[in-house]
Amino acid sequence: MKKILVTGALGQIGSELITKLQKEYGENNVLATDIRKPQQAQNGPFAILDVTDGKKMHEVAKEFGADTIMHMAALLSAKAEENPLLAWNLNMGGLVNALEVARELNLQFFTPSSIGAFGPSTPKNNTPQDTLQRPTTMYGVNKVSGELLCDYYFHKFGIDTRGVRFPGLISNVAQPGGGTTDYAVDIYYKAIEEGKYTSFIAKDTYMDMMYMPDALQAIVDLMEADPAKLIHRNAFNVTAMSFEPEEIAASIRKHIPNFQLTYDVDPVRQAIAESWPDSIDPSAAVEEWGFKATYDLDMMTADMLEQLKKKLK
Ligand code: AKB
Repeated sequence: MKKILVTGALGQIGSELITKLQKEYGENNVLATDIRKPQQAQNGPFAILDVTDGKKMHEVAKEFGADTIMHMAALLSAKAEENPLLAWNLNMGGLVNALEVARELNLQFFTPSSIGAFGPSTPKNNTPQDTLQRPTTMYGVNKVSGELLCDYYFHKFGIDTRGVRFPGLISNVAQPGGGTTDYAVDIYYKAIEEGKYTSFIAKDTYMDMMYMPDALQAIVDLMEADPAKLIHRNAFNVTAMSFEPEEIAASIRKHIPNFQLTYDVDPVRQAIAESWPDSIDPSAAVEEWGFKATYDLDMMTADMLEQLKKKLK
C-alpha cells in the first residue's frame, strides 16, 4: 500500500487526485498539502506546505512516512507569462525541492509536464514522443527543464521518477486558473448559465484535451506500471482528443441547440496556443504502460453538462 504526499492538493488536478488516490489506497494513506487552507472540511489528512520551503517539505514527508510524492503545485501558462520570474521560482524551485525530498527519503516521484513543453518549431501534428522542444513561453521553459531534471534524478540518483505531458484538462469539480486551455472548461459553465460563450481562443485553433477521470487514471496506471517496461519514464505524451472552439460548440449544441459562440481573442493566450501542437502522439504511453483514454469529445460533453446542471442548480 502506498503512502502518498500530494503538493498543490487544492489545485485543478490536485483536488480530484486526492479523492481518486484515497479510493485506491485508503483515506489515511494520502496526505493533501497546499499553501492555503481548504475552504471546506477535508476527508483525510491535510498539511499547509509552501513548496518553495524544501526543509518543511522534508519534515512533512518524513513525519507522514511517505513512500511517494506527487508534485502538482505549479503556475499555469498564462499566469506564468504575466509573472515569469515568479513562475521560474515557484515551478522550478518547488520541483527541485520535491525531487530533493524524493532523493533524501527514497520516494517514488510523479510530476506532470504539459503540451506546453513544445514550441513553434515542434512538428504540429501527431507530435512524436521524442522531438524538438524549443518552447517560447516561461511555462514551457519550466516544463522542459522539469522533464530533464526528472530524468537526471533517475539516471544520477536512481529515483523512481515518472511523469506525463498533460494536454488541457477538463473537469466539473475544480476550475483551472491561469491556463491557455481553460476556455474548454469555461465554455461548459457558460453554456449552462447563459447559453452562450465568448472565447478568448480563436476559431480553428486546435489543442489536445482530456477529461479529468482519464487524466487521474493515467497517473495511477503510470505509477503502478512495471518499471522494467518504461523506456521514457518521464514526460509521456498523453491525449484523448484534439478540437478547436467550433467543434466543442457543435458538441454542446447536441444538448443545448441554441448555444451561441462568439470570439474576443486574447492575444497573449492565443500566441501561446499557436506555439503548441495541434495534436500529439501518445503511442509511447500506450506501448510502455497501456495508456488508454475512455472519453471522446461527445462523451465528455454529455457528462460535463449533466454534472454541471446538478452543480449549478
Ligand atoms: C495550460 O493551459 O497552461 C495548461 C496546460 C496545457 O499545461 N492547461
